[in-house]
Amino acid sequence: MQSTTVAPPPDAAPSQEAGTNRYRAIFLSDIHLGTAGCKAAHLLDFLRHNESDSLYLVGDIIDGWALRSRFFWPQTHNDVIQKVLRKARKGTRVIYIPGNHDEVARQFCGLQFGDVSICAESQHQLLDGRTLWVVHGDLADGVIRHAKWLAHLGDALYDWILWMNRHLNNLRTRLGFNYWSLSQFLKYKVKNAVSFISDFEQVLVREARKRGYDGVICGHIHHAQIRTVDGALYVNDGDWVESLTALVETQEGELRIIVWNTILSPDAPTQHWSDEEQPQPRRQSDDLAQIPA
Ligand SMILES: [Mn+2]
Repeated sequence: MQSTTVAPPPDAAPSQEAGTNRYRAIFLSDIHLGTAGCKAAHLLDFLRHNESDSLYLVGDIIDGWALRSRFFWPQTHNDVIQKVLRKARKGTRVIYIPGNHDEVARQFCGLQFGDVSICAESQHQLLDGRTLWVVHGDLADGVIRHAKWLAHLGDALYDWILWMNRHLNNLRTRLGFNYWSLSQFLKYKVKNAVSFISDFEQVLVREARKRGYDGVICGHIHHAQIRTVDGALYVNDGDWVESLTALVETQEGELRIIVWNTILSPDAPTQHWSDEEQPQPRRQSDDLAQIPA
């Protein structure tokens, strides 16, 4: 785990509340509930151990595209939603900004569902007074010249290409094919991905500036990052499919990326819709059982 202390102090009572961090704001995006790739158990554990005044859901929370082709909805995915709704009921300000995978929800922008507000974009004021534009980021796709599909692969693409490059070329060499043509193709794709990410950052920062903000908080490309681009703040909260990252603003006003790759409370009971309901044992096998071979 990086960046922050999440484990309870050694002498703390072993309770559900032990090791709970409190932040001014938490930003989550690209959860992709409804896909086998979503690391719902990790996210649930993160939500159990981290509280905030504001919780921004920065798009691609539920993957409507995936659900349309194949319905996949294990108990842990329900648990994530119930946990978020419960936080909202208990006083966390929850803002849901739909992304391109959950664009069905965009028709509800401007409405309030229970304790959750849905809006196309939002803004967040940091403790130091700077105001950041909060948006999923897919609007940059139309502006960027490079292949749009790269947006959905993010940095997993690099690893995949490097792996493919190595193995396919070993094979080709053994079979007597030349290396050259394939290598050029792959290199072109890697170069495209790198310039895609930097274009994405610049498009969003420029747009944030144009709207009078000091920077942008977004998701979409599954690549967590806090950096200054052209003098403005570019912040990406990452994803819960590959990198398991959240963005937080601490009580002291510091932005941090948290990597939640360890489950601290594997046996914690499921949080239910009603606090009065009896907790039921969590079906731990759900995640594994439904991943297709
Ligand atoms: Mn997206």
